[in-house]
Amino acid sequence: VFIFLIFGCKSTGTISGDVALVEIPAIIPAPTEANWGSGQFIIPENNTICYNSGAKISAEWLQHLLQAAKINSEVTSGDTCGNWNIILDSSLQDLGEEGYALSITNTGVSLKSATETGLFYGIQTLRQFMPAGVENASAEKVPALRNVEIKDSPKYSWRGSMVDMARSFFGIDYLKRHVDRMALYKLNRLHLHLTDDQGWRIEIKSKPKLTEIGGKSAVKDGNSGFITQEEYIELQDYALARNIVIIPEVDMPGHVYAALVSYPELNCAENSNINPKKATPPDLYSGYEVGWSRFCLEDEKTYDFVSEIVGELAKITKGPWIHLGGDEIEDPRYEEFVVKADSIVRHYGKTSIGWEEVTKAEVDGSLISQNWNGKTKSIVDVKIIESICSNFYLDHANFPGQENTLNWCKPDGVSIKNVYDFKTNNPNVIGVEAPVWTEHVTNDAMMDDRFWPRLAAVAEIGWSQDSNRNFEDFITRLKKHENRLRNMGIRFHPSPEIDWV
Ligand code: TNX
Repeated sequence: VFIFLIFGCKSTGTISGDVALVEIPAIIPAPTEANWGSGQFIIPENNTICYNSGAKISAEWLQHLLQAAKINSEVTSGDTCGNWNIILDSSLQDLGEEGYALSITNTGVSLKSATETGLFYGIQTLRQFMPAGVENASAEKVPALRNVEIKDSPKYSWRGSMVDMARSFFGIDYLKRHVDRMALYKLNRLHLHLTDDQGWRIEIKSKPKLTEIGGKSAVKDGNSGFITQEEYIELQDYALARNIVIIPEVDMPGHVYAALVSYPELNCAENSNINPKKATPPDLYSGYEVGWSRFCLEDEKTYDFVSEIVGELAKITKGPWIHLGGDEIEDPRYEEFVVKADSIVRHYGKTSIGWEEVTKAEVDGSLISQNWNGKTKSIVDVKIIESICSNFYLDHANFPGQENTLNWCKPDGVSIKNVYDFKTNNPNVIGVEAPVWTEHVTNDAMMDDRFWPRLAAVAEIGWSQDSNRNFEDFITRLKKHENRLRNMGIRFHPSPEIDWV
């Protein structure tokens, strides 16, 4: 009888209790609440995705996802329809701006949110129910989706990464791919470090020499180049469609050698604080030192310059923030500069962000401080983005002694666990962000190696409730993302914490 049952089951596949259930998918970041059922939804051949008013874009994202799983579906608007329902539901107040509710039963899928953003995130969750092949259109047909009721919303509103484009240039092709990868993990802020001693990477129409001259240099072994304003806008639109806001950073009043070379009048005529060898144009800089260049803060011309740059950037930036840098410089007029630069940013209708040193100045309380070592004695009470170097500096080694990495903050590197262990009770913290500085990161493969898989851990810290975080469980889920990462073309680091195939 026993043998017969097995045989019978195999040959017909219809004895319901014996049909193997599809596995519970590995979802990163871990959702707030997921109640798994024992049934599954087997996706039929012909599908109709139904959306109610306003949710058309999300319905099309879902169509796109199903297409990648070789399932063709029609998108229609209406209240009652078949298996797929995408519903903008403003009554879902408790899930906030980015939250969503996802329900999968034996007969279909319903996704609800108060916003298109929330629907987008619900679709990113669904994406992780699908086989890894959806990431490069190599999927066989989608087998089945496990029954579940998910209610999900983020812990923090700021979940970001930063690319240093200044030391070594990265163009919009890489950045668009990076945006795609961020979106899968519900990251929503991309900070571009656009200027530094080694290069100026964004076109400023009223100051063309910034890119004509300052765009030509890079760190030793790095790439030079710049993006035009048109490219910036193209990237920004691409990112916004995926709910990622671009934050442009023009680092001031230090880290400005590329600007000084381009417009030497920004140098102080005689300033013993400036290393004369390095600050004399037209020599471009390709070294690694920090904290030696500066705008001339005695001169009003500097503020005219800042105003023109910020004005142009504000015009092309859709997000509310402009990052002023403000790191690693000692100058008697530093505080005065920060206050003035912040008021220029506000004049153009934006909110300033600065590295934590800016809170030594009595800035407007709207300014956001980005912590990198947490040691600055702040005289203002402001919102904080956490980028503490011992947890978030992904230019640091994946493992002790990794080549082409820095280690000034953490000699043994920043492991996945070091990232994941970050916790804070500071109520001013609005989120987390992981930078990759590029003194030693000079091609796409190296950038991938630094960001991944550690950025997935950043995403979970930023999104998931502390009570849902567990390192062992995270590692187990991350391992199940291996093929997904691979299919996305990510040359991730084979971190020793995971038993990769
Ligand atoms: C510190 S911390 C920097 C960057 C360097 C980085 C290298 C901070 C705001 N600035 O200028 O590239 O260390 O790890």
